[in-house]
Amino acid sequence: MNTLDSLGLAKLNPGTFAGAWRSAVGARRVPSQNPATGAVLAEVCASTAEDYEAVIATAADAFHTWRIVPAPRRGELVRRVADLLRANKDALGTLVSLENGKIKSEGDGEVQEMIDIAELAVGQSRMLHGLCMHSERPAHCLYEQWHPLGIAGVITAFNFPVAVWAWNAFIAAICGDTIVWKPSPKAPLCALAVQHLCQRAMNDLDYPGVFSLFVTDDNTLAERFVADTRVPLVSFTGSTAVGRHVAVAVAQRLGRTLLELGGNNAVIVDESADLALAIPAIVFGSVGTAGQRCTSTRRVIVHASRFDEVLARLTDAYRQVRIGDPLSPDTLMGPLIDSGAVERHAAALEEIKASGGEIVYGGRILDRQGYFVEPVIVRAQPGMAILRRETFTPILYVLSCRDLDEAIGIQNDVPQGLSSALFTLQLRHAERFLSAAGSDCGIANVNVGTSGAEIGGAFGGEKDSGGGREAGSDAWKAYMRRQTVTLNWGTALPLAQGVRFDPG
Ligand code: UN1
Repeated sequence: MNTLDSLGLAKLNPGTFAGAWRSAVGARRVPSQNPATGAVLAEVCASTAEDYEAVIATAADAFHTWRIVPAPRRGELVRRVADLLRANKDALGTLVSLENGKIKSEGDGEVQEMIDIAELAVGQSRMLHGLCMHSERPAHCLYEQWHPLGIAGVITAFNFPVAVWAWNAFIAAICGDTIVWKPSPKAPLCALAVQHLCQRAMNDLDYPGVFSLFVTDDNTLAERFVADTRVPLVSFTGSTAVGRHVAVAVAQRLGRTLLELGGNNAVIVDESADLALAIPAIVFGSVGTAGQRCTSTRRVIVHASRFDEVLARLTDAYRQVRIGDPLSPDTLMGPLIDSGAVERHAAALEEIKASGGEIVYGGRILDRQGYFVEPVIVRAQPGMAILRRETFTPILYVLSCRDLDEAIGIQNDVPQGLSSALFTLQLRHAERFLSAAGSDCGIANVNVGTSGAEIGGAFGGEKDSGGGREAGSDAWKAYMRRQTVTLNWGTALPLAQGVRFDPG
């Protein structure tokens, strides 16, 4: 059985799940392309306006019963999905690799990330606790409790076609929300495969309607989704430009957003750095997923005393990067997602050359089927306008600095604030970098690269990176509403702040 068959996928697939798959014969089709060959893997029927209504109605209806299922019971549904993910890890990891172009090990890693967050969610389902305060009034209790929000809308990007949905969906599910997924039209098959597993889990445990999905590649339904007052929370992962639009549309109706937008992540290498750690971390950060992670390393800021050594070792490491079929175990870098990405990459290289950047390694568009480019190392000058933008392809800018303060200044001097890293063996440097006057990013690592975060921490960034926090820590609170409760178990009605009000 091939990968698609084993995951319940056909050559033409319905793109709407609203309690059951809805066939949309004659509807527009979204082709899913293998970026390593340019061939169409399969097609998906785009959801219609009617399909969308069915999805929202199903999710809204299911919410009425799901919200009163005890949270630890809700965890059992997530555990069942996780069991199915474990059983299908190899096939789903292969599909991620086929449809997205990331190497198989990263495809498998993405499925593992889903399993990890599922485990966290199952545990969290017993820990949705609020605080209990001491009331200022006699015989009164004051505490807070957390209730489900309603429908959590999850809009995901092509680069993490399944893991980022899982961060949101599994936590939202144990919180008592129902989930409506709009996957990237560049990776719809991964989403359908996951939805098939969710369908089995929902059937097995008889909780229909918790997970739903619609697929669209035009803006009309997406706009309807973000403007829909029946969707109290919209979690969006994608570009800063689109995220800004989503933020405004959702704020307009006083809904909530969780935004995971672009990054422009830097690694600082100080004079004491252990390059045996720093070089592989930088190469994985910049070349991994062909530079298409929001956490990808875009900039390296190196102490002047180590600059030549770092540049030489990076260039040497880049020479070893085997580019090719993402499913071949030898490959370290697969293709970009599509021809548009290749065009943006080529345009960025032109801009770099025109603005005085020196291309030290790479720069060719590979003359073969699929969307392959060479990863690029640029010796950059501070002030180059392109340093402030995220091209989302494997271009690494290397800059020199005089000391740590200057390096932190350069690092923070961009609109984005997602991930950051310092390689150092000096305690004072590490603490300076992690202090309130240090990195301004949501993620700050020491002797660990910018990408490949674990799910246990809260994931997200500041500034143009959106401000959202997903995955672990207390990120679950974004999927619930907090209710403050005052309960009087006495026989009098004292007012707070000592106010007297006696109607007689
Ligand atoms: C993303 O690129 O949108 O930290 C998410 C990482 C992964 C998640 C990236 N765990 O690189």
